[in-house]
Amino acid sequence: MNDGEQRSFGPLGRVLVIIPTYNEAENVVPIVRRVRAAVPDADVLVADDNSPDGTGKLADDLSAADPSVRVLHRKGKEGLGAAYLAGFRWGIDNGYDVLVEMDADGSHQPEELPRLLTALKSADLVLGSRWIPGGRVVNWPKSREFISRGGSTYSRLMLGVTIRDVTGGYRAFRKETLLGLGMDDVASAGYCFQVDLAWRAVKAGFHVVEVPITFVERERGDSKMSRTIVAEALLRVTAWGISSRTGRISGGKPAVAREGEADSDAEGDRDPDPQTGPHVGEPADGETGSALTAEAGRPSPS
Ligand SMILES: Nc1nc2c(ncn2[C@@H]2O[C@H](COP(=O)(O)OP(=O)(O)OP(=O)(O)O)[C@@H](O)[C@H]2O)c(=O)[nH]1
Ligand SMILES: [Mg+2]
Repeated sequence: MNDGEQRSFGPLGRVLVIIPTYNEAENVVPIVRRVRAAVPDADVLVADDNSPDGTGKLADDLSAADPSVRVLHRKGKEGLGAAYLAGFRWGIDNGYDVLVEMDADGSHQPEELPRLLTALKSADLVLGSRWIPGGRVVNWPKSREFISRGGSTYSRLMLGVTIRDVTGGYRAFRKETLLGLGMDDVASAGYCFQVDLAWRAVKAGFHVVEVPITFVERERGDSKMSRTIVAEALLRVTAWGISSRTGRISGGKPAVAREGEADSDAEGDRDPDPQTGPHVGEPADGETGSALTAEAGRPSPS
């Protein structure tokens, strides 16, 4: 049975695009403008960690000129995960129904956001995906692609999820999904923040969809990726994998289906038994979605 098809999802409501920034002075103005142009009904929250290069001030200037742009000034650099969690809480407290994650450096193209939001009409969480048919990366060295693909594959194997792009950070959540996946005890800071949230959503039984995106390597500003971030991801994912295996009682693994790829799995994942396992189905939305459902009991959205 296709969980996503049988459910009715509520209207999307108010959308907030959260853009975490640390030293993105060259990027913050163009990215906010692009979001406002691509999705005029959505508001933007820049979550800045007191960037020494003045990104926060530039965001304030944008906000002064456009009431749809808000700025969350944080005390200092605490990592991407903490900035997003603060942004999610701010958004939920301020009446938003959909919370979008987007990098500031142009890697996540705002012009693709309408497709993600269309897919969210029949999902609890939409993941922009580089590693499904139709998804790609532009201007990445092979070494970087190797690390990213390797990270996703390792996470999938360790955690038993079939999401293709587990580390990606271009996502749209319904508020109920964030409230239901246990945000309060998320401690991950770097890449594994994204793995953590996706895995929690799958385990909680939410209907997750991967939508192909074109990821563009940053052209301006410095990367914040570090060995520490990669090491944190590796250690945490390994620990989660071991504890979930030792603690797992029964059942097939959470399943994913992707746009244009209902049942096949090029990298060799076993799809679950259609009779007993979660269903890998056609996109509930004919144009954009690809469905992922999970084995656990699904919380009903309010
Ligand atoms: N608020 C906040 N934002 C951060 C922090 N670390 C990274 N970011 C932002 O998170 C987004 C992703 O960081 P990037 O440096 O682009 O990481 P990445 O995409 O893995 O690395 P590149 O591909 O090299 O760009 C960007 O918008 C950063 O400015 C942080 O500690 N605090
Ligand atoms: Mg980047």
